[in-house]
Amino acid sequence: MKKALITGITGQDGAYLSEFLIKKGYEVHGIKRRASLFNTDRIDHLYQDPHESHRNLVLHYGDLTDSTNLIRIIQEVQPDEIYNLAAMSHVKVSFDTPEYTANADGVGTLRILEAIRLLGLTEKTKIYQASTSELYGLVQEVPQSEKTPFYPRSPYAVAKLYAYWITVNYREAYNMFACNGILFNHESPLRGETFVTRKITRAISRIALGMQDTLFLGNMDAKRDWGHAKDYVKAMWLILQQDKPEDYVIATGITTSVRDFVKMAFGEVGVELEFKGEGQNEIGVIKKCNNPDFQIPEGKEVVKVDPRYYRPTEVELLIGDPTKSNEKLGWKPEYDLAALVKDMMESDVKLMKKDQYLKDGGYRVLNYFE
Ligand code: NDP
Ligand code: GDR
Repeated sequence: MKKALITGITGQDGAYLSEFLIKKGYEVHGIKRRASLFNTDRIDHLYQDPHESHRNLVLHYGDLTDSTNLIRIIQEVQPDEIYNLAAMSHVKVSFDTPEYTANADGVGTLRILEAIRLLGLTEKTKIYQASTSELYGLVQEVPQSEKTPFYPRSPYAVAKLYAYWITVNYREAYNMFACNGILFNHESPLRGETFVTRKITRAISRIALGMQDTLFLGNMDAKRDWGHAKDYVKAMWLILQQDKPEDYVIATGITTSVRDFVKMAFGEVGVELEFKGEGQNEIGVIKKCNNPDFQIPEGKEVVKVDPRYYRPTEVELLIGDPTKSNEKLGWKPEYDLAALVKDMMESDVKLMKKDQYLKDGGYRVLNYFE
């Protein structure tokens, strides 16, 4: 039985990857941070009682900023594959916590590579590094491929640039099977609530149910190449199953603006939205509501701009060239953007109905829609 160790197992990708690897017959080990509340919501369905004689999911407390625990866990687990997914992954927040982001996202990767080297596991353990399309930053060329030059535009992207190159360096210096997956944005019903797609699908579900009036957004002109996280975790695994360690772009090859994503998501609840005005004065107005279940009056202004969400330096356009992963890995996504939006909206409408039911019953529900 192969053993995989996943850092960032409690995150969106960690949850889908655990499920995927368990189905493949792996024994999955995960590193979770200690938190004052339970933070394992996304993987609770995979949880097994620690008193069971054999488990295919085992969690260890740890943190990427602490090399002692990484060395201990890697020594104990002796993994065949490590997926380094842990990171302070929010681009906007990285401007507020730049030093911590560099430590966790940049030096954290070095700590894992160094642990493998010190423990003499360079021939046994393969490593996947969660690299990102944010490395491309300021547009140099489109579509962006493995050969496109990097120009990071945030403390997050700069930290990930270090992680990218230290992975390449350890591969070349110590002959390690270490690979970067340069993944473009991927989303799902498990996406963190403050990333733009999930913020939009949650807010629209709440607006449709009369629980929220307005969705405030930042730069709606930004364009992203959005895929489904379920498809992308499969690519991570494929990258480590090749004969040679290499770096791969994982993307759909199609880009869409934030504004168009908003329109598509409203479309899922039968609402036609039109945008008026420009810049900070742009508003999204209900043109027509074709769904009798949702009572949103025509003419209601439901989307507005809040400059608080602008970034000091923005990444305006991402569009990936997945030719290498299509050809070498045989990887092709199953979800297109319409199917992704549908999946996210169906899930959030259900969740928000549950919240509404609890609220009506006098219970306190999360009322946070940053
Ligand atoms: P999430 O933010 O959902 O998950 C991040 C995970 O990292 C969480 O489990 C979090 O733990 C953990 N984590 C954060 N800081 C530390 C730390 N110091 N030590 C240990 N664990 C830590 O991210 P995603 O699942 O979306 O992304 C996975 C990885 O892929 C990240 O590295 C991200 O930067 C990268 N990436 C993501 C893309 C995307 O579109 N989703 C695209 C390209 C790259 P906790 O639950 O306790 O917060
Ligand atoms: P991104 O994702 O920065 O691409 O990083 P995010 O969803 O946060 O932003 C995408 C684009 O939408 C614009 N935007 C807003 N973003 C947020 N979060 N909130 C808003 O209100 C808002 N309004 C407009 C942003 O300015 C941006 O242009 C994600 C993360 O998962 C990274 O970890 C990963 O590396 C990259 O994707 C690929």
